[in-house]
Amino acid sequence: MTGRIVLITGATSGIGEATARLLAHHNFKLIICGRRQERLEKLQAELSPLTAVTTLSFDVRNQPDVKRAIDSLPVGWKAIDVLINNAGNAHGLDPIQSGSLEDWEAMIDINVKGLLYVSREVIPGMTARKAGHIINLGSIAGKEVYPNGNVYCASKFAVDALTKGMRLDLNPFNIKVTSINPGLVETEFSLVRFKGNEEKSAQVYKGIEPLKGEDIANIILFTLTCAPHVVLADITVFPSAQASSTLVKRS
Ligand code: NDP
Ligand code: 8X3
Repeated sequence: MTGRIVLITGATSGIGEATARLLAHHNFKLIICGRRQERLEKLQAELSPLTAVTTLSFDVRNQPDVKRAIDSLPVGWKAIDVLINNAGNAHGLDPIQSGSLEDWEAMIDINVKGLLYVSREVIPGMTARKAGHIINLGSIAGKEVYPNGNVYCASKFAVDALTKGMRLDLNPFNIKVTSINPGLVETEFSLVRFKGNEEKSAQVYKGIEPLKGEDIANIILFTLTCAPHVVLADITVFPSAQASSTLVKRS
């Protein structure tokens, strides 16, 4: 089961980057994606001694670019075995009555429509080959709504529904579908949510030991190395100090 081709969206940071690093050590071939080309090239240079790595730079919001990028893969890279739909972010944390339209559109366009655009390009190859594994990064925010989480939570509830829909529609094709739903993971997530405000971002993880990108990468590796007859369908993972979206024990 090694030597599989894995396409990871959002591999320039956080969970996606940690996953690329870990999978490179386990002989997966990597298609790493993101908008920040320099980061992709740096990661490719770091991981190339371990495994075959190629890069695709595109914005998941731009459907023609998504299609062009995935179509551009050379023949030896086209048979994608594993799709990790990880690209996504929260933008803002405001009450519904004063939220920014720009933030709302970013979250819906990236977290929901972007995931669909990438999936639409990759899944037909999997159905044709009757093989594949899709891992969608949902969130605890896709299971429980929290104050001011409104549109981000809605986008992750949509991811949850899409994961379930994929599992049903792809059942005839021997394609595994997994959703991973983390609680607090310290990545660039909060910096993006708070538009670069480091102080606000640090508050999110204050007084707890949050999850790290590497913790989620370990779960992804475990998920990918289960026996062929086993699929981990839906995983929720918290740091030990977290009990729900809103209950976190801080020191
Ligand atoms: P990061 O901000 O560290 O990483 C986000 C990644 O998504 C980056 O690689 C970024 O790449 C990519 N991305 C964002 N927007 C776009 C876009 N428009 N087009 C292409 N790529 C894009 O956050 P995380 O690693 O924490 O987040 C990864 C996933 O995990 C997200 O789906 C998030 O919702 C989910 N998650 C995170 C949790 C957390 O607490 N951190 C908890 C639960 C779920 P680039 O900017 O180069 O395009
Ligand atoms: C990220 C986790 O709780 O900040 O999806 O929304 S949370």
